[in-house]
This record gives sequence, structure tokens and C-alpha cells, in this order.
Amino acid sequence: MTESQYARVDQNSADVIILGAGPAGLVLGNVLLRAGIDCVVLERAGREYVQNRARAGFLAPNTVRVLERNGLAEGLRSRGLEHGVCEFRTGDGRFRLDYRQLGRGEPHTVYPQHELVTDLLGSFLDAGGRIRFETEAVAVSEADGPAPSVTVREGDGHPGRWRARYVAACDGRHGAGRRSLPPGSVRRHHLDHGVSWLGLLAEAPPSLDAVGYALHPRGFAGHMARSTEITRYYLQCEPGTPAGAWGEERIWDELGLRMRAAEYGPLLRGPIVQRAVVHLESDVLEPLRHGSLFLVGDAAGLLSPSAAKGANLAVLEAEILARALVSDLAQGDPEPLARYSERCLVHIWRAQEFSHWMIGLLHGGPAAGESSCFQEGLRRSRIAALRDSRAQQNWFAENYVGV
Ligand code: RFL
Repeated sequence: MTESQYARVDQNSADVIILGAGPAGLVLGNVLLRAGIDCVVLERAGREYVQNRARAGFLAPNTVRVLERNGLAEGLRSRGLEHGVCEFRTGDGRFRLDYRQLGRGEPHTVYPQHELVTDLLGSFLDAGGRIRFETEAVAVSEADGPAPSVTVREGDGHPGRWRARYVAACDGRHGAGRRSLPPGSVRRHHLDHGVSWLGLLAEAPPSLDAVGYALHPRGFAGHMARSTEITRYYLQCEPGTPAGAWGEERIWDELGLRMRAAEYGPLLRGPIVQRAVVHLESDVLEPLRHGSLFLVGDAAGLLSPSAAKGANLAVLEAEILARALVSDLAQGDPEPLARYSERCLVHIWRAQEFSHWMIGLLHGGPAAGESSCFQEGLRRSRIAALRDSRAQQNWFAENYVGV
């Protein structure tokens, strides 16, 4: 489309344009709105889709504190469940870690991400926030100048353009924020772990009162409660396996086998209501800024789901950026904005390091094939250290709930 065609479509503006209504975008929007900063959220999907997309569930104590101090924790305080135990099952037996009693002595709060998003959305709209659903950001332009713009495609296919002082890309790893970075402006550090998980959501109560990590010669299996009625399971599968490849019966049989249900108790079965293959990949972008364009949440760095850190980092980064934007726009102090990238990267690399350690614990390491028996030896040794060493358990607990 030419400049003159754009001139004919509506010109919209806000001080801050937020791309994406996930945890990052909605925390950012809420904090900015409460501080009186003019902002708008542009979201590709419809409201119903956004409110029903089941993903994360384990919130770190610091995430709860961030939400609390911004008045966003009412739902999770009343409906979230405290969680503090994980159980490891291997060919050498099983053991439990009550991580509430270890490290800093703090639990997780189990609260499904789509419920958190629903709460955040409700509070944003109640406070008069502006959000455009079914509005896909196509590109961010002129980010190296003082007036960046975002070209969009509305739900009915019409193009549009928004102007802002700043753009916050909270639109995930495939969003317009990342796509719009000029080549060479930002470095991407990427690691493919060579492992895939079939992520399943079952309409079935949890089968154990702990996060379950099962290490089996046939592959990893995981169990994580989402509520008293819903449980997330993971099954390691061959990379490239289509999500629909396995029937429900086979899934439950395989979960039972790998979780050693015959020894430790049966799994409570129910319909599988969602499934997706997640290939374990990690990346970090550096720096998290190009001019007036900032990267937040999954757009800033992708974490493998091995340690459940992604949504937690998204919330933390959103608060850091919100405060920095308020300093700049309301108080005329650009210093915190200048330090945004550096501050967040410290947290991101720490979370990446622990997630990577978890993959080593659950899978032995990125290398498979010829070195796999060596990797298996390392993995058994790591598990034994976690079972036997109080120092190792404290280290684990601190990192497991920390962001
Ligand atoms: P989100 O949640 O992906 O939201 C991005 C939003 O941007 C929209 N969007 C666009 N909008 C406008 N224009 C465009 N061009 C757009 N492109 C995309 C999308 O529609 C969407 O609404 O990113 P955000 O806010 O950065 O939040 C990140 C978290 O969602 C993610 O890190 C976690 O879900 C990761 N994760 C977990 N994290 C945890 O902390 N604890 C967990 O227990 C946990 N479990 C998980 C997970 C991720 C999983 N999957 C699906 C990879 C379990 C799974 C299975």
C-alpha cells in the first residue's frame, strides 16, 4: 500500500502502543493505565480466543507479589491453589521434594494462565483501557525515530496505522515486534534442545498431589495440576510427531507406563481436551530494545517449558517496562528506560540457565544418539544428587520458584 492510501485510512495514536494481549501486554497496559499513561493494546485474536488459550499455570511467588502490588491479584488470591511439592520417578525408585520447606521456603500458586489473562483483561477494561481485538500488527516502522508507527490489518481485512511515542512488542516469538527489527540491530542467541513434548490438557483431576517428573527408558512424562478438575500432562515424543498422532487410549497407557502407575498408583483418566507438540527451544534477544521499540515476554526471549518460567518472566518484564515508561513519560526521566534491557536480561539468563539445567535433568542433555548412554549416566547422577544432597535441594528449590 502506498503512503497516500495510508493517509486515507484512520490515523490513530497513543503514547504507548502495546502489541498483544497476553500476560505481558495486559500487565503492562494495566500498570500504565493506572499511572495515567495513554496506551492502547492491539491484539490479533478475538476476545474469546484470548480468554480460553490454556498454557501456563505455575506462578512464582515474585509474580504473585508483582500482581499484588499493582492491584491485579484478586482472582488468583481467591481461586489459586498453593503448591509446594514435586515428585521424581525413575528406575531407581521415587522421591519427593517439599520445596516449600527448602530454599527460600516459598510455594508456587497454581492459577491457569487463561484465568489470569481474563482477570487482567477485565481490570484493564473496567479502568477504561483501550483494546482492539482482531487487529493484527503487520509491521513497526520508524522505530529509530521519535514517532514510531504500527501498520495493522483489521479483522475485516482493512489496513490501518497507529502512531505512538513508544511501541511495546508483547506479541510473542512470531509477532510483528521481532519481525520488524532491522537486520543486525539485535542479536539472537538460540538453542534447539532436540527434544519434543506432546503437551496435553486432560479434563481429569490431578493424579498425585505433586508435580510429577517421570524418567523412563521410553522417554519423559510429566504431570502438573491446573485445578481440581484439570491436569496438564507431557509426553516426550519424537521430534516431528504430529499432535494428533496418538489416540487417547494410547496416550493414557503410555503415561501410565512412564509414570509407573502399576507401582505408584493409577492415573485418573478423562477426556484430552487440548493437545499440542512443543519442540524444546530457547532463545534470547539482546538488547531488548531498538530505538522506541521494546521487546517483552516471549518476544524478548523464549524459554522451554521445562521449568515453567515463561509467563513469570513476562509479568516481571512488563512491570519493569511499565515503571520505566512512567518515569520517562510522566516524570521526564529516561534513565530507567535506558536500563530496561540490561535489567531484564539478568533475569532472563538466570531463568534460561535453570531451564537448561532442568532439561539436562529430564533428558540428559541436548546430545542424543551415540553419546546417549553417557548422557544417561550424567542424568542418573544429577537425580541422585538431588535426592541425597540437602545443598542441592536448597539450590533447586530457590531456582524452581524464583524469577
Ligand atoms: P503470549 O501469551 O503468547 O501473548 C502474545 C499475544 O500476542 C498476540 N499476537 C499479536 N497481536 C497483534 N499483532 C500480532 N502480529 C500478533 N502476534 C501475536 C497473540 O494472539 C497473543 O495474544 O505472550 P506473553 O504475553 O509474552 O506471555 C508468555 C507466556 O504466554 C508463555 O511464556 C508461557 O505460556 C510459557 N509457559 C509457561 N510459563 C510459565 O511461567 N509457567 C508454566 O507453567 C508454563 N507452561 C507454557 C506452559 C507454554 C506452553 N506452550 C504452549 C508453549 C505450557 C505450555 C504448553
